[in-house]
Amino acid sequence: MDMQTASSTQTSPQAQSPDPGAWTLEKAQALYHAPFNNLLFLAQTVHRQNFDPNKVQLSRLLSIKTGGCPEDCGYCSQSARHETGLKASKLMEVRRVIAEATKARDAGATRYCMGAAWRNPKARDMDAVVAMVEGVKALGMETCMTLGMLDLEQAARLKQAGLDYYNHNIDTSERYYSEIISTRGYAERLDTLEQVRRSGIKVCCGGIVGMGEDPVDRIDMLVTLANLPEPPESVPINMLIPIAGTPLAEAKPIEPIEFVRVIALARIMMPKSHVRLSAGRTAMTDEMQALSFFAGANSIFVGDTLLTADNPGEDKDSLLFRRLGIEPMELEAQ
Ligand code: SAM
Ligand code: DTB
Ligand code: SF4
Repeated sequence: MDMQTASSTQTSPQAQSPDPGAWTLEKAQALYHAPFNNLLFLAQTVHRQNFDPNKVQLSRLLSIKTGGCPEDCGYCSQSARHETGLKASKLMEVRRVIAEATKARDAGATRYCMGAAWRNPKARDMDAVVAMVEGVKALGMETCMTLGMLDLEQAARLKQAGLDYYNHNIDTSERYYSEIISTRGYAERLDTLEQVRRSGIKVCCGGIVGMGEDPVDRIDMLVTLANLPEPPESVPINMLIPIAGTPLAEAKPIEPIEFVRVIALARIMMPKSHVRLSAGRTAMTDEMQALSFFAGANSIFVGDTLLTADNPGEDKDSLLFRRLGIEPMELEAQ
């Protein structure tokens, strides 16, 4: 089934993706609103052309610097502007980070993602984060960091230290962004993504759904990502974890079928990227996760905690994987 026929009832022809940069909002909207079975069939077809459909990549997150963030992101437990009851901490010691990463590796994670509640790293922080990247890399894991905005010099230093991925989300559409965050703009996000790309680090960039946005905002976010000069290698789709004390604590949750449509559209629009079923899995049924994997999600965060919020534990995930016949992706296959 191709893009034109996704909204018809045909079921057999080959899936095709248009050229990079060729996505229009109209084309993406037509797919998003296509009959669910057609959308999922196309997404699964594209998925099989590019990946083993029964393999999912496992990453582990660690908050290396928690809370006290000067930014005002409306969803975040770590903003100093929200009364969330979270205790702020200093940057973690390098040897503790390496010890945590070793445990994660021994439990099967192949990528280690370190996050800091900063607007951007200060010059005085760089030696420590560089040492963290070098130490985790030496354990044989892939490394990922999310530290806020970067300039080219910082990105180049992290690349030299062995950083594989940098996570920096655009979160939503450009239109809706200013309703969620006022302390920085969409253009600044895109600028950091450009510096990361120029330095040769792989890009991890996605967003959050369930923040009260309209479907068009979700679709437009995916159009922006797919039309980047090179699409991100990794696309995290987070479902908002509502945090008491934040402006989005009472946001209307996204309906599960709509969520699966977002995953399917991301898979079709960025056929070679890892689509990551990120935050929010504790609020998903097994069936919603199974449909998300069918729609093309092939990466998750494992472990009891994300940065500050809960995640399904190792036991729950391995049981789900067993029931679905899914296996963890080996490092070489990523
Ligand atoms: N401070 C850095 C920054 O904002 O780029 C890095 C850490 S920040 C917590 C990483 C991402 O986590 C955010 O861009 C957002 O997409 C996601 N996130 C944060 N809080 C969330 C929540 N309550 N629910 C879902 N996703 C969330
Ligand atoms: C991403 O897109 N999701 C992860 C990772 N990148 C850094 C973070 C999710 C955070 C969820 C809320 C919390 O744990 O505080
Ligand atoms: Fe700070 Fe990042 Fe949270 Fe925004 S999302 S408040 S920048 S930690």
